[in-house]
Amino acid sequence: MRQGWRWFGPDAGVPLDAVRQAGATNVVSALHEVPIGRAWTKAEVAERRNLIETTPPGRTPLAWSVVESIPIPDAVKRKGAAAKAKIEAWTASLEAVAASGIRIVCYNFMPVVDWTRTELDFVTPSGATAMRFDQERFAAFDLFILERDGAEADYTPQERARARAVHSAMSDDEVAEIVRIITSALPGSTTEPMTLPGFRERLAAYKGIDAARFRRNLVEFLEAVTPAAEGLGVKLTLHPDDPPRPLFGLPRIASTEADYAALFDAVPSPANGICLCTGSLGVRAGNDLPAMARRFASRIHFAHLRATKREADPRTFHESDHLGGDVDMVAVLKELVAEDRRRASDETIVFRSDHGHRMLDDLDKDVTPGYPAIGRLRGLAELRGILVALGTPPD
Ligand code: CS2
Ligand code: MN
Repeated sequence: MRQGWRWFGPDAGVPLDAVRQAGATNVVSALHEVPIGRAWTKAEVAERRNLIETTPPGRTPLAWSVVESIPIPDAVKRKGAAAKAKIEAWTASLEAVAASGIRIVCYNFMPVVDWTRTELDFVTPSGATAMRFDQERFAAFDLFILERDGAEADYTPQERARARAVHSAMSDDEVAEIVRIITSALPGSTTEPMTLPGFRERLAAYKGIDAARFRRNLVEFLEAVTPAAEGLGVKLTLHPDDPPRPLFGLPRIASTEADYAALFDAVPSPANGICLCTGSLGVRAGNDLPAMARRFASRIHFAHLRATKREADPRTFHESDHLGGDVDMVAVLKELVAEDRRRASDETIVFRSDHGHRMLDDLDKDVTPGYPAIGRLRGLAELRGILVALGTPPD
């Protein structure tokens, strides 16, 4: 296993020495500044790689081994193979990435919104803060702030009444905050920031696209790009939906074991892989993470390891300590280690501590939501401890 660290670039406040001090050796990054849909050039990727891999004297070398993510434009999600020019641009980005020697690419296929939370700084009992998804606040946003067409049908009368009460109790600042959190795209999001009217337009553009059609569009995309990926020696890893269930009446199709099994059956190419994000998948009680890690072992090239804790209403969850949530992390790591032992040393699984609590000095700083350095460092240290105890210290 290789220890990864998501790095948002030179201006995000976490220097590469922090990556080294956390003990990571592999960097996960992307050209976040390039607009979605525009092909990355070889020169741009090489420039970022040089920034990461040029090692000052006496420092630990870092390798940029994972791109997370090359965003998939909305047109591809809505039209599949018919969005030919957009798929060609995506493939050109893939070629640029491969030209810099990067062999793992993460992407996701969520419509309109990427990962979604309702609170960024939910105070935990230690005083550290965590991200949270509160189903009632989400319903309040959907029904009474976004005022989505047809939203009523997705909630029971009791849920609507509760959401109305939650909405009425929200101050103007709280309303502005939830609009910002849901529409402005969280860090690393692969969807564009939106205003409320823009959000409604995007939703309207999905009219008539059900889960079957949406899945077909992903399959068409994979059929178009996996031959190139195979030729380049790149593994594509599909990040799961977060949370793993439909939002805003839109389909989500990378939420369960059955979803992934269907995609691997439809596109058996070895380039068609999964980013095992235990925090995203773990929100759904029916997802047996160790079983998924075992079943899909050969297709896992990248793992996001974190945990979530379901609350009294199990649709509400917060991001717990990495070892403290609903996921049996030791059992998942045992499966990943077993797979890793079967692999050549340059094909081992890259994992990163996905998200982290905001704690200690990070409470007084501007941080990238979900990605403060100290909480992630703690998570990585805990995960490394498990790997050492299993007899397989990571690279
Ligand atoms: C999120 C996303 O769960 C996560 O890792 O922070 O940024 C996610 O990485 C992307 O949606 C993957 O494409
Ligand atoms: Mn993740």
